[in-house]
Amino acid sequence: MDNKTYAGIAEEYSKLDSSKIVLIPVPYDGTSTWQKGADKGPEAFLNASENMELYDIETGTEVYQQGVYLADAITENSSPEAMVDAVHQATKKYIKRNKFVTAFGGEHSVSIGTIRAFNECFDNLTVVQLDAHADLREEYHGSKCNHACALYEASQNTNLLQIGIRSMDVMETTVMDTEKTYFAHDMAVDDTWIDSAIDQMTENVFITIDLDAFDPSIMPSTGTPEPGGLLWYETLEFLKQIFTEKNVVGFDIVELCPNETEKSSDFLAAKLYYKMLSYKFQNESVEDDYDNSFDNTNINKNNNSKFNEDDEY
Ligand SMILES: [Mn+2]
Repeated sequence: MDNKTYAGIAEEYSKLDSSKIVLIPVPYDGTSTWQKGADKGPEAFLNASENMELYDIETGTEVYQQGVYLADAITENSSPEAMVDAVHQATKKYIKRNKFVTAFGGEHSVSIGTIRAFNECFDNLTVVQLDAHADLREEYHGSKCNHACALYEASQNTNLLQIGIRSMDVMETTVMDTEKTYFAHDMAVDDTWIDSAIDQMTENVFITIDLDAFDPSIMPSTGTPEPGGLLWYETLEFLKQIFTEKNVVGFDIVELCPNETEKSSDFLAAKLYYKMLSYKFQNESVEDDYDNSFDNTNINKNNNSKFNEDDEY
């Protein structure tokens, strides 16, 4: 990847010390089963980002001015476990520098590493997964770090909400919490799912977006497109409400599988990422004093012990 800064922003907005946001590219595609190519996702996303307007009309902001540091891509691919470990370490390193940490995959197994880091650093973590697939297998093709297992660990040790699900193996029904699952076929006929899902979230929320959650009509460039997915504005409405009502601590976007002749998917991913940053920082002025120091009190914004009995969700 030869992108020097995220979205081609000026150097002054891209330095680690002064940036509030860190973007970690993870061009990993080691375990995908059908169409290969998610390893090309970060580069296509970064190229599309360079061709995007940086003023967000809806929030009236230019969020890049908060600073976006483009971290070195994680290229460890000797094994799925080693990749997950590298993502985990890098994510944790930047959380501890008080950054708003984001990652762009790569296949969904990269999220095992990001979620593990956020779950260690934030109490009572809710993980909101937008995805066509449940990804709840404990092990697949001999690895617990296969993309088909991406959310198994989160299902065991976080408050996991699954949104847009429309494909799974019968074995996964034994792991899935259907109270916290919003199936695409139900969402299509009942728009109360947004409020219902928000009600089930704790304060600290990590969002993981598998781009195949979107309908293939607007997001064809993904490894396993499934009909009947989310559309653009309902997704933004949902995300906006989460960012408004909860403390979103970070997010990742995965499974862009770029196609030379179809660029709108790359652009959707670029706009989605920028929208999420715009929602996160819309009420924060760029002049705010920014504490860049290592300080654990900045990390645990809600100092509840993990999974208090009386926690409301
Ligand atoms: Mn997935």
